[in-house]
Amino acid sequence: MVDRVADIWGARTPHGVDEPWPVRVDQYLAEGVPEHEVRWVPSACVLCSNGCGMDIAVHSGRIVGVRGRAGDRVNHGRLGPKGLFGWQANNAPDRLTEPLVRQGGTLQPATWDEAMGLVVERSRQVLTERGPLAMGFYNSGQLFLEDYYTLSVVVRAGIGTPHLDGNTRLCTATADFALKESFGTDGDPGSLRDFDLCDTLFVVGHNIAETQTVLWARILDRLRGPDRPRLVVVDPRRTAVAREADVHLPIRNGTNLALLNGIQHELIAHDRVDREFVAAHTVGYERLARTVADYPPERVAKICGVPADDIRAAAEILGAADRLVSTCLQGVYQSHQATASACQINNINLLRGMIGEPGRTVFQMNGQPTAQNTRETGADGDLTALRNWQNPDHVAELARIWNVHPLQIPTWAPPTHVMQIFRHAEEGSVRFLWIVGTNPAVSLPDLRRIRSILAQERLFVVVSDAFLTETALLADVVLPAAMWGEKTGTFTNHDRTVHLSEKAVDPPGQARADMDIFLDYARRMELTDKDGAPLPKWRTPEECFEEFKRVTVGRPCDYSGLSYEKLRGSGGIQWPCDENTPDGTERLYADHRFNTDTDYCEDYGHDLLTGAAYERQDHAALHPEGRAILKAAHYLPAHEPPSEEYPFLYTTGRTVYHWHTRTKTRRAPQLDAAAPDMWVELAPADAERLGVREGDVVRVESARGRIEARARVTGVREGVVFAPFHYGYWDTPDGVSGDGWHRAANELTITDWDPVSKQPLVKVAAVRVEKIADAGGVPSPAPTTAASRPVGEDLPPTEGGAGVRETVEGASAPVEAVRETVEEGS
Ligand SMILES: Nc1nc2c(c(=O)[nH]1)N[C@H]1C(S)=C(S)[C@@H](COP(=O)(O)OP(=O)(O)OC[C@H]3O[C@@H](n4cnc5c(=O)[nH]c(N)nc54)[C@H](O)[C@@H]3O)O[C@H]1N2
Ligand SMILES: Nc1nc2c(c(=O)[nH]1)N[C@H]1C(S)=C(S)[C@@H](COP(=O)(O)OP(=O)(O)OC[C@H]3O[C@@H](n4cnc5c(=O)[nH]c(N)nc54)[C@H](O)[C@@H]3O)O[C@H]1N2
Ligand code: SF4
Ligand SMILES: [Mo]
Repeated sequence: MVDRVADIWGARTPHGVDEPWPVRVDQYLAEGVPEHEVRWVPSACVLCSNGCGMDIAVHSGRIVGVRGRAGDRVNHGRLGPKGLFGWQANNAPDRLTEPLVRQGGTLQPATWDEAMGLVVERSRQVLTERGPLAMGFYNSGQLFLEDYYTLSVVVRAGIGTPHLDGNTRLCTATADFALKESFGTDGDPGSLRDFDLCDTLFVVGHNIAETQTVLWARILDRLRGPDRPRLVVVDPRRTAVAREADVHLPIRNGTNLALLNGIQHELIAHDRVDREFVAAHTVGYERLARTVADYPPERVAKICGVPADDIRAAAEILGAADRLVSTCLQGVYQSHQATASACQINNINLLRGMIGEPGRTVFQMNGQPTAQNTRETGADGDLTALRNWQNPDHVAELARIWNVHPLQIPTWAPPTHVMQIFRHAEEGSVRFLWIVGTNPAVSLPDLRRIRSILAQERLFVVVSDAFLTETALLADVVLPAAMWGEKTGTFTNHDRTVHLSEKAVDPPGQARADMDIFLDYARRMELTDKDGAPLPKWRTPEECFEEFKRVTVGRPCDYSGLSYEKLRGSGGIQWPCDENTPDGTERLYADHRFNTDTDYCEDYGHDLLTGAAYERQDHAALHPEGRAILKAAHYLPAHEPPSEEYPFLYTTGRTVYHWHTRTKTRRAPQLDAAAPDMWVELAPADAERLGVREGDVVRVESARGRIEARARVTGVREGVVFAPFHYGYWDTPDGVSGDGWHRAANELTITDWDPVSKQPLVKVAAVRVEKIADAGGVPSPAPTTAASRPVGEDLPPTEGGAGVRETVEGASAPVEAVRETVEEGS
């Protein structure tokens, strides 16, 4: 039995490039559970986009544990700390079990009839008085495909408002847009197996070790194996990923584009371009070459604050790669010039001709477990099944399948992004806002403003959640939702692997699946198609899945060859899956033909600097016709540079033990204890200058607000302050942070977004820092593992995840021995 809070990635199972990744099954059962009495229900983990295959252990009608699925293509049996312990949230005593309705200022229990009656009454009133433009819907990256597709049809075809978005806007809108800009449609081209096969890894603004722990275990098994891939890491912090790097570029946050232009400058200058590939399979090279010519290493070094020689060294490694896998995530997507930067990472693989083949790909990563489905179903700003909302033929096709008039589908205006929906609510044009499976009162930037918008009298707020969140507290109606494990549905991870997650237990009390709630709403609203038939028509998740399959036929995300039966216990199947590809498709673009035909593409593209959307004729004039598009843009400084008043750069992100606003992970004792409260990270030199030591309480202020928390001195870049964004004001205040309001990282962030993807900027702002109290012998609540590892301080190590069993298949010795041997050998 091992402690998987202390040992985040578990035992190493190293292997060479031509050997399969060994199986290691990780299992955690609550203490005292008789294992032989457990019923195992197949599912997959919903605590990050890796989507590890797992079985849910059920005993006496309750979830009592989990184990990884040995035969799953994603994880070969492994689970990380969140996967192993996070399920305990399902059993939390404070789950929402009945609807709540605001009466006389407070939320009071109500029946479903009363609550839904009120939601419908208000919807009708707003629709009658103000029309569909007064209705807003803001959903999630954590529901199931069937929930989203139902919502998408209800809102787009039924209500007819463009104000439908997902929290995927804060998450992977940029991944979506960067894929569309370069390759024509959404969908990551590669396979997780490419990590087993690569010889070089390029990781930009992506803390894989903490945010996709099983993927990092997979990479570590290569890094410790006989054919160690080379690793280039770009991150202002010394993360566990950075510590493994051959070259680590701790750039100033907000300067990604300059660096990536600089790297391309070097690739071109040293003739590392696959000219044949570029000529045959891309457009836009001339303009790109002209643009990056302005970024020699010396200039880039000044902008990014890293040595020019390190930039050269990084480019040399990428230039020498034969099998290059590049990945990026929020360090790129949540900064200004997000889409512009993400496209440059696509460019690097395209310039090297490394895409669509084993070990050669780029991952525009997802974060949330089911974000891919939000995008595919059209529950965000996309049109269902990767269609193009600017293309009337695509809209007509959808209208035909849904049997509604094409004009009913609101494509007469661009779909509204969430920051704009909140702006409309602030101005009073949106009067009804239904928030499903997301906690914007903690996760959106500039929280004081968000609270004031949600608290308005004139705005009717409905919240569907499993817990009484900070957002739910501001709602007029709260609907209790069933969670993962309590409903059946499918979801798709970042390498397009589809899993079926079966209902293992009943939801608590009267909680209901989101799909059922939306269907109930649709019936009560009497939504119908052109012929007066109910819209949507399905009743069960499987019927919904069958309908979704229909709408994907002929589109890149073709699900038509899948079924619940086929997915059941399958180990995951990658889309597209149709009659010609019944086992799914491991890699997109294997023939180097991209989805850029003007009639087929999902988006006509944008000017990366201004975000101006191109029209059909602009796209056609490029003549991409199946070739990838190399997009170029010049670097611009962030909008809020450090100043005399706010001299530090602020950035935010995650720790390995917590999930977002902690609604789940603070209810898992092992995870809660590992990182129980807010902290901020300072670089050693900054801490010394400010007279701050481990555990001292500091105040961090921006032009928008302040937070107070204990400090941890870490390997973050000098001049940069890092704050985890997990802690809301609903968490029990520890006394240090007073009323608890001044703990959320987003008190300080800015109302601003990327011009193309509209993803908000939560990774770059300016702040000042001052010490306000001595530690008094209490260390900061930050974990001592991974990126928050203390520098120059000997603290009790973070542990407390005992009782996990790891079984390595084919290991001749028990796992402990494997662990030891590996450590000796590394
Ligand atoms: N444990 C855990 N895992 C998760 C989640 C979670 O909440 N907890 N959430 C999931 C979700 S939804 C997402 S989206 C992913 C996010 O996964 P990641 O993107 O890996 O996580 P973050 O910590 O937000 O940011 C990644 C890194 O960006 C760096 N960074 C900050 N500014 C910059 C910059 O300007 N340039 C560069 N190059 N780097 C910068 C930060 O130092 C940080 O290490 O994680 C998923 N997995
Ligand atoms: N400063 C800063 N801010 C950030 C980020 C950052 O890095 N820094 N990252 C951004 C990113 S990438 C993301 S993804 C967002 C995440 O931000 P949120 O979406 O606000 O995060 P969660 O806490 O996961 O909220 C999900 C909610 O859904 C509920 N829930 C879980 N399962 C179900 C279900 O099946 N049905 C329903 N109805 N509800 C359910 C949970 O209880 C929880 O309240 O935060 C963003 N905000
Ligand atoms: S890596 Fe992600 S999907 Fe896999 S167990 Fe961990 S949290 Fe779950
Ligand atoms: Mo995310």
